[in-house]
Amino acid sequence: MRNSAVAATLASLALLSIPGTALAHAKLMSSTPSANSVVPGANARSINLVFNERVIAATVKVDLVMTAMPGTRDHPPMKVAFSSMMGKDGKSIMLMPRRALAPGTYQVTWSAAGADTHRMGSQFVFTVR
Ligand SMILES: [Cu+2]
Repeated sequence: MRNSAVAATLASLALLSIPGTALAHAKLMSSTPSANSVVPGANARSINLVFNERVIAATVKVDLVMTAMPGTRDHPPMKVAFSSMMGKDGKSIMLMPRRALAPGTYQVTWSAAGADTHRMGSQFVFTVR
C-alpha cells in the first residue's frame, strides 16, 4: 500500500516535469522596496520579495550588495549582511539587514526553484536616500 502511494506520487511528479508543459517558473512578482525605487532608510529596514509560486526554501539564495554610495566614485560592490525569513505561504522571503542601510544603491540578486525544481532568478536595484 505504502509503495503504491509512493509510486503514485512519483508518477505525478514525473507528469509535472514533462518538458514543454506550461508550468510556471519561480518569478519575482513584486518587492518592497520595489525595483528602481528611491526610499528613505526607514522604509528599507526589511526587504520583502514576493514570488509567483511557492519556492523550495532550501533552494533560495539571495545576495544584497551595495553598489553605489553618494560621493563615492567607483564604489566596489559591498555585500550587506542580513538574516532572512520565508513567508508562511512559501511564496515570499523577508531580508532583515543586520544594520540600517546607509544612503546608497543596493542590488538584490535572488535565485530559487519552485515545484519543478528548475532554478530561476533575477535581480533588481533600489536606492536609499
Ligand atoms: Cu522548470
